[in-house]
Amino acid sequence: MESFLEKIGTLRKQHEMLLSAANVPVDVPGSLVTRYKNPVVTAAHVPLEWRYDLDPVTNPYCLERIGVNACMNAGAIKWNGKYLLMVRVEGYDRKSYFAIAESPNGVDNFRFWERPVNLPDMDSEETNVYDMRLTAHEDGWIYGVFCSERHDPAARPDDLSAAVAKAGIVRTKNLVDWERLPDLVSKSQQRNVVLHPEFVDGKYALYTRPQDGFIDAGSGGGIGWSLIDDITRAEVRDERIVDKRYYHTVKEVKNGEGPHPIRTPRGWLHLAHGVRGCAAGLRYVLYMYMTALDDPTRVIAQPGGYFMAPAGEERVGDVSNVLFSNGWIADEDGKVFIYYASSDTRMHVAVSTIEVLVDYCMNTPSDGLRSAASVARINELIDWNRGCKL
Ligand code: M1P
Repeated sequence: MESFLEKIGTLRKQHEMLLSAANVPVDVPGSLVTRYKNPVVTAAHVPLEWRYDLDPVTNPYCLERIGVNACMNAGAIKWNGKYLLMVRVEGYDRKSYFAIAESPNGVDNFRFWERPVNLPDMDSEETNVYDMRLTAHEDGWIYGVFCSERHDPAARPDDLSAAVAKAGIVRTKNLVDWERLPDLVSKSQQRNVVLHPEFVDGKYALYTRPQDGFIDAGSGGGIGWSLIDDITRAEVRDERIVDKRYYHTVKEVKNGEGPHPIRTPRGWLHLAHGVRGCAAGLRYVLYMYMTALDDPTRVIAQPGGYFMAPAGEERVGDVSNVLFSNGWIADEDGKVFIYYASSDTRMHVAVSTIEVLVDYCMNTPSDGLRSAASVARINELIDWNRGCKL
C-alpha cells in the first residue's frame, strides 16, 4: 500500500502538472474570439494546503478534509503586469468565498495566492458571497462589488430556500487589505451590480439588476443604472433601465452586466449575460452592446443574439447550459482576455481584440424581434453580396 508520503508526493506532482500545463488556442476561422483548450482555473487548481491535512499523524489516510466543488464567476484585473482572477471558489458545503489566482500571461499557469481573500465579515446573517466585479476606479481605489446573500428574514419558518440578494462593496489599494463599505441600499433585491470605472456628472455610477425576488427578475426590466452620491453610503435613489429585456430574445427572462465596460474610441464596450427558459431549464449566454462615451446610458450598438454560448464540454456542469462572465482584461496592445465560467463549474479564457469586438458590435444586425425581420436581414445580406466582386 502507498505510504502517506508517496500519496502526498503523487498529489503534489499531479497538482504541479495541472498548474504548469501550457494552454493552447483552439483556432476556428472567422470566429470572434479564440477559445483555449484547457479551462484556466478549476477546483483542482486550489492549493493542496487548503484541502488536505498534510500531517501523517492526524491524517493517516491522506484524505481531503475540505473539498472544493467549483471555481467560477471570476472578476479580473491586471496588476503589476500579471493577470489576476478574483475567483468564486465554492466548497462542497455550498459556501463560496473569494480567492485570487495569478497568471503571467493570462491564458495558463494560474496559481492561487497563499490564502483566500480576507473579506471583512460585518454581518453574521450574511451566508454566502459570490461573483465579484473588480473596478479600478478613477478615484484611485480598486472596488469589488459582489452578491451578499442571506436567508430571507420574512420567510415562513418551513421555507429554508427563500433568500435575499444585495450588493456588498469592498475596496482596496493593494488587493490584500480590504475595507468593507456598507452594502448598497436599494428598494429591490440586487445581483450583478457593477461599478462604472469613471465618475459621471461627478458621481459614482452603478449598473444594477433590480429583481423582484431572489431568482426572478420579474418587473425589474433589465440592466439598470444609478448615480451614487457617496460610495461610502451607497444608495440606489434613481434607477433607470439602460439595457431592456425583450420577449423571445436571449435575454427574455433575465440579464445582467458582466464586468465593467471597456472604454474604446467608438464607445463603451459592454459584456453581459442573457437568460432564457427552455425545456432543459434556463440557458445563460453572453452578449455585447455599446454605449456612448459622453453618455454611458445611451445604447449605440446592440448586436442581435448571443456573442458566446456554451459549446462542447462547457455545456455540462453543476448548473448546465450556462456561460457567465464578470471579468475581462484589456491589454495596452488592444488584446482582450475574456474570462468566463461554464456551467457554474470552471473558468475559461477567450481572447479577442478591441477592434474585432467593436466591429462585431457596430456591424452585426440588431435583433429584429420577429422571424420575418430575421429573414429580411438575411435577404439584405444576400443582395449586398450579389454586388460584391469577390
Ligand atoms: O446559475 C447561473 C447564475 O445564476 C445567477 O445569475 P443571475 O442572477 O443572473 O440569474 C447567479 O447566481 C450566478 O452566480 C450563476 O452563475
